[in-house]
Amino acid sequence: MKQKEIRIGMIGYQFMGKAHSHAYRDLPFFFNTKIKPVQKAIAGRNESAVKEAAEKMGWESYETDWRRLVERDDIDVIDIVTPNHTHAEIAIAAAEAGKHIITEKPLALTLEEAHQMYEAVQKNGVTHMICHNYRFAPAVQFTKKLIEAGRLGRIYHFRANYLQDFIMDPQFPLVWRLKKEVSGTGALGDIGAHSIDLARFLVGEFKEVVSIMETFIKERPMGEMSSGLQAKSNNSTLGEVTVDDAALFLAKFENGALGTFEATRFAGGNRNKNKFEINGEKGSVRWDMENMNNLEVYFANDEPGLQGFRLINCTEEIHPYAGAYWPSGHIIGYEHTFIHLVHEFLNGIANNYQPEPNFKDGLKNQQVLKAVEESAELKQWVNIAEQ
Ligand code: SOE
Repeated sequence: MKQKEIRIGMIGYQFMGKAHSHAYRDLPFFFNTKIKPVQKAIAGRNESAVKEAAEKMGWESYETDWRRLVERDDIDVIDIVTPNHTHAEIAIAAAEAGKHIITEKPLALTLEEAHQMYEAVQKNGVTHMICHNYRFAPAVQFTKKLIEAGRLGRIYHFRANYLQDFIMDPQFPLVWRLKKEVSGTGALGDIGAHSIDLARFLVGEFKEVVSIMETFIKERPMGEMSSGLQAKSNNSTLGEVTVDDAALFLAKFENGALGTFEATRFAGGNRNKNKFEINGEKGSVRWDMENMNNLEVYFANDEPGLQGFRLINCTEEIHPYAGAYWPSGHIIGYEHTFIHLVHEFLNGIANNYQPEPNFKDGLKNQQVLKAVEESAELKQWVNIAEQ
């Protein structure tokens, strides 16, 4: 089979860099695709660290200045896995250089930047994607199919909790994720953005929101963390935490459904508990990332006496993406959601269509993030269309 090579240049190489590198590497192995991602080069400022990362994660070469990567004519795609405050500058430069772009979420630091990024990709006609990977779990894609087929009927409720606990220790350092000028928001944009994306994917557009946000630990010791999200600092110099530790909000959707959202990094014992439940007139579904192959489904027309949630293991050939892997019942994991995501992205490039979620989705997501922040400040409902 003749394969089309798509040459990738990735900027950054920590946690998400590892997830993306693995996805490029394993995509051709599992999916009989005509596309061959080529891990051409990565960029990072620290030469010995970026060299080591390139070798470990299978990249052919490295650069110590991301601008060099964007200029290289042996690169088709720029993959951005750097902290949020760098997304706009890199993405706009990449679009102007005619590169296709895939970026980590949230799209930008601010809504203004998100608009500029969307304009740049539109103007330069490049393919773009944002990494809301949880959409690509087979159980979530299957939920979408159930909804589209009308199996849940009219949707009444979308109930999401995204719960983590990795910063609960007061000695956890003041890393970039806790600084507004680098990350934009805290739990809201880091994990709440994923719930917002799932809601937009499965239910529809947001109309208005009302929220509360809290920062429980207002000062932390200076320090860094490893890519594994674990850290402790004994530095006696403290700095101010300028983002939310938790963001809770209610939403009304344009189609009349109601949403309940909770994004927190202070839910002890919950490492990466990304959950949702949807209740519709004809049925309900429940999903939990920590058991991501399973979907709980309830149908109101099941016969009396047998009603209740049933457990579906989404590993059958019929479940989206599942057939590319193992026989039924042989589960897949977190990393596979990224394989599906880059599969969709590279297909979009090769076959000239705009994959989803893309920068437009990132922009709409950012409108919701901004409205949630504004609502917490104003203590009132905020309309999304006014963002
Ligand atoms: C840290 O909270 C983090 O790595 C997020 O940045 C990711 O988007 C989420 O999927 C897992 O947790």
